[in-house]
Amino acid sequence: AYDYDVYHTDVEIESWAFDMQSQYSSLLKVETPTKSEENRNIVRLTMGSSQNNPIFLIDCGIHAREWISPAFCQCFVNRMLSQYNTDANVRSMMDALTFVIYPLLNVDGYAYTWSDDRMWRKTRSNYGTVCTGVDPNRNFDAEWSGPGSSSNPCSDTYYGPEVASEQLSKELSNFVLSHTGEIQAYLTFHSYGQVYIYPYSDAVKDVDNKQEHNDIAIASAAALEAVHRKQYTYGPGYQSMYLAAGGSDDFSKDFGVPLVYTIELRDTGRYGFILPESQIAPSCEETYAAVDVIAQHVMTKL
Ligand code: 0X9
Ligand code: ZN
Repeated sequence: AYDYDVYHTDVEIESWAFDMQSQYSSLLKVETPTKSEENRNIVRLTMGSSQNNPIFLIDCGIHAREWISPAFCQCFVNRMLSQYNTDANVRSMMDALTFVIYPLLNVDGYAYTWSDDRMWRKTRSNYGTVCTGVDPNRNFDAEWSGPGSSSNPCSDTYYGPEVASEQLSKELSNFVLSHTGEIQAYLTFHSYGQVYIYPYSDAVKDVDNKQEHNDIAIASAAALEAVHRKQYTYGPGYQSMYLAAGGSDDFSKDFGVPLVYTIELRDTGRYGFILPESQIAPSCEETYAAVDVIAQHVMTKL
């Protein structure tokens, strides 16, 4: 059986996805809509009892070194599929929503963290400069090239040669733009810091539904804390983190997704990006509770 308590390579994650599809063919569809710069597949999962329900969009692995993020996407998918027949709460979410999940968006960067540099963050594209890599979370159409992002290809926050230059940003942007009005919520998992970040981060400005974002973050954080006593903070990005233009969260909000969070998973800095494998399972358990609150909130609005 697949071991959810260890970190897996990009190759293992792709074959895991197809194995899950064979095992749960009525609840899961796997697609590879886009190839990365280094010709790997960007995998997209569509999960639920119908493929035509309102969409709950989740991505993991935008930043290469944040390994707990793709690990969470995998355990979450396994939980939703394996508990469908036994957990009424899981079943209600799977019957009401279509979960679209990118378990490993920055597949090239992730492969590079396994082969060469565990602390790599960016993509692996090169546009003819000495340094390689674009920060995918500075590459989206949200005040692109603005505050908190860099024009220097050697910077870890390089915004790239143009908006959505990266295959993964193009893929996610196209998905959001081609499903406007259908996507009810978008969660993008990063690490570390234990924070719920909601828009905006590209300027000191607030979302129209700030109260809703704040209330649901509080409720979600409370449910998470109840599992293993981990505390998360929350707030608009410009306040809870820093100004950083070009993020996938602000982009999605601007292009019609009503409820958007970047969730910075464990820890608060002791291990940072190198979170021990012993923390995968507890992180998964508490984050299920967190996601459930957000999904249930979305369902009450349908
Ligand atoms: O800086 C980032 O991209 C995220 N933090 S991380 O340490 N995982 O790199 C925070 C993103 C918050 N949202 C935006 N800046 N739009
Ligand atoms: Zn990140």
